[in-house]
Amino acid sequence: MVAGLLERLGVAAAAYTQGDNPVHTPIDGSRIASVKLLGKADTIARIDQAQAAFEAWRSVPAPRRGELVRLFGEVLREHKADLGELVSIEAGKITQEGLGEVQEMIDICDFAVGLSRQLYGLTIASERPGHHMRETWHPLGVVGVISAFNFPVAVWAWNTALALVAGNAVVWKPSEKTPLTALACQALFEKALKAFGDAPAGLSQLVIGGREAGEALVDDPRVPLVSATGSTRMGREVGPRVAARFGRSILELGGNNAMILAPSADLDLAVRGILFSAVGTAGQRCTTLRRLIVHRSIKDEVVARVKAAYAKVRIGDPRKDNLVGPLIDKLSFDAMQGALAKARDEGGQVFGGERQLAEQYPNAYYVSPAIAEMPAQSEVVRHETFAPILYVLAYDDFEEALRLNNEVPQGLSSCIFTTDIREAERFQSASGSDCGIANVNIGTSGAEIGGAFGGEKETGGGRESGSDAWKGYMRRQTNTVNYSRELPLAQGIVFD
Ligand code: UN1
Repeated sequence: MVAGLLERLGVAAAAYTQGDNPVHTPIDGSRIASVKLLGKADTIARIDQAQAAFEAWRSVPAPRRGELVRLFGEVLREHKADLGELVSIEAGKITQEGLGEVQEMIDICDFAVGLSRQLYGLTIASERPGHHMRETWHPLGVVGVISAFNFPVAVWAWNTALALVAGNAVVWKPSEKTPLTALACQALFEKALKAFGDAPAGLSQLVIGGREAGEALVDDPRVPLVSATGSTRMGREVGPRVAARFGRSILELGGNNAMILAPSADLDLAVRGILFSAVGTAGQRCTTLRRLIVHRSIKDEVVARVKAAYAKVRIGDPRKDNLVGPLIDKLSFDAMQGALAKARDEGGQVFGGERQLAEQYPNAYYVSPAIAEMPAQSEVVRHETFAPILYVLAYDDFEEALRLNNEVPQGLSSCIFTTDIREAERFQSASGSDCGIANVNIGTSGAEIGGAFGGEKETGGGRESGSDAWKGYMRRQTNTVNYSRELPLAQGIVFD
C-alpha cells in the first residue's frame, strides 16, 4: 500500500521494512510497515548532532535561513498529493483533510520565509543621556518537538519552520502511530537541504521512538525548548520535567471545544459549521467541536437538523468519496464506547455512535458520529474523548451559556453563532470565552496558520504557528549602549 508512495517521497525501503515495530493503517488494520524504535542513547546522539548544527546555523543570516524554509515549501508543493495520501493511509484522514494538512505545512513555510526578514526587536528610550537601548532576538538552541498522530505532519512543520528561521536546530519525536509520514517529512526536508547546499549536517533530526526517546528529549539540558502536542496526561509529565531543569515548553494539550448557538443565528451556517467541526477528522482534532450549547427555544429544531445531516454522512475508506474515515485504533473505539455508556448513565440520550463496516473491516474501527443530549454538564462532558461525540446542552440566558462554555478544565477553542453584535463582542471580550481561540460564525476547528494557535488551562498555555509565536523560539536580549564620555547610573544613583 505504501511502497510506491514512500519511494516517490524519497524514503529508503530499509527505513520501513527492517525494524520490529509494526505500523498499521487504521483504514483496514493491516500491517503496512515495520520500523525500528530508537532508545535513549540514539536520542542523545541526535541531540549531540543537532547541538553542533545549531552552533553553526545560529550565525547564518536569518534571511538566508529563510531560503532553506522557502525551498522546503517548494518541495512540499511538489509532493503535496503523495504526502497527503500517506497522511490518509497512516492517520485515516479523508483525502481533502490529508491535503489540507500538507497545505498547512506549505502555508507555515511561506509565513516563516517572510518572518526571516522580520525578526524585529524594539528600540527603547534610555533614561540616561548618551545611551540607547534595544532588544535583540537570538536563536535559542535545539528545539525538541513531540507530536501526536492526528496532525502527524503539520504540527511538526509549524514548529520546525519557525525554529529554523529563528536559527535553531530541531529534534522531532513523532507519535509511534505515525512514523511513516515522519520519515517522509525527513526525506523531503533532506531534499530541500540538498538544494540549499551548505546547511550544517544534522540540523533537523528525526527520532522514531517510544517513551524512552521522549524522556531523553525532555530531560536533556541542551534542549532549551520542548514543544509537545498530545493529551493533558502527557503534558502533565512533560511540563514539570522541562520546568524542573528551567527549560521552556510550549504545550498543546486537550481541548473541549464548545459552540454557543444563539436564537438569532443563521442556522444553515451553524449546521454546516457543526458538521465539519464535530465530525471532520472523525472527531480526532484537538479543536473538534465537542459541546453544543444551544438556546432552548431552537434546541429541538437544531438537534433534528444535525441528526439529519449526520444520517447522510458517508463513512468509509478515507481515500474514497467519504466524509468520515476510521478512528485511529481499537483503544480509541473503546474509549468512545465507554464515554457513550457513561453519558447514558449520567442521563444522556444518545443517537449514533455505533461501529460501522465491521464485516468489511474486522480490524478497523469506523463509527457513526454520535450526539448525546445531556441534562447537565456532567463529568463525561467535562472530559475530552478523542472521538466524534457531540454533547448537546440547552441554555436559557446568555450568561448561562458563557458559564457553560468556560466551566470545563480545558481552554482551546470556542465559537458562537449569533447575529447579535452584543453577544458576539461579549463572547470575545475579557469576560467572555476563556479559550485561546474564540470565533464568531465559524466552527471551532480548522484554524488558519496566521494566528497564534493554542489554549489556556489544561490545554497548556502554549502558542504555536502565526502571529508572534516565533518569539517563543528565540531568546530576548536587552542591550544598553553608552556612547557618551560619562558613566551616569540608572535611577539617578550617585556612587562616588
Ligand atoms: C490539532 O488537532 O492538534 O485548527 C491541530 C485546526 C487545525 C490544527 C489542529 N488547523 O483544526
